[in-house]
Amino acid sequence: MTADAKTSYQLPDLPYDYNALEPVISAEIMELHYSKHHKGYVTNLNAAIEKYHEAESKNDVAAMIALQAAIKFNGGGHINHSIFWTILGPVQNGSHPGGELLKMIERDFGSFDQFKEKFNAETIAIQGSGWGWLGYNKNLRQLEIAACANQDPLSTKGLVPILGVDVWEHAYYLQYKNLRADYVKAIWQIFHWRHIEERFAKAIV
Ligand code: MN3
Repeated sequence: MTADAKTSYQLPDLPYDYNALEPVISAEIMELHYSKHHKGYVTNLNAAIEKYHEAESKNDVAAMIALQAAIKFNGGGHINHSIFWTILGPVQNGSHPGGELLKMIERDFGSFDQFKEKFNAETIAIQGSGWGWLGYNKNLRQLEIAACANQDPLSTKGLVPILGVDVWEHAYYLQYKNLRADYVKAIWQIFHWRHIEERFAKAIV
């Protein structure tokens, strides 16, 4: 089976220009991150899914199992970046979450500032490449901070992603060099809280 409309994943439109997140994230990083890295995950996901369908049509279970790592990595990369672009936006000085999301953050972390401190500490401490997330635990009905290695999607930890920060070096190195902490602290200026609140509203249904 060849990739068709049903099996072919697409790079989603970036909801703003490459320079829209400056000065926090440079246009150069955004262009590479979106048009090279994210596009690469989509291309490789489609290739792996196509091979998976071929293996499936031949009842070749060993080949199907062998493709699972590529599907997890590239599928996770596609899922994660598709979320990342939508939870960011131009600098909004002094912007913070409101409504039910703020109430649950205060309930589960003590205060917004305590949440921010814990999120930053755990995200900065990720060893190697990965993502820091705020996720919603549907069973316990609570917010949790989680770190994921590589491109593992947050669903692998049983959580619904609310907001996430990419701490792969490709996300910050051209601008922040080795100073991951500066990048993670700065990204709070460009969180698009209305979109994040919309994700939270859908997660708690
Ligand atoms: Mn990335």
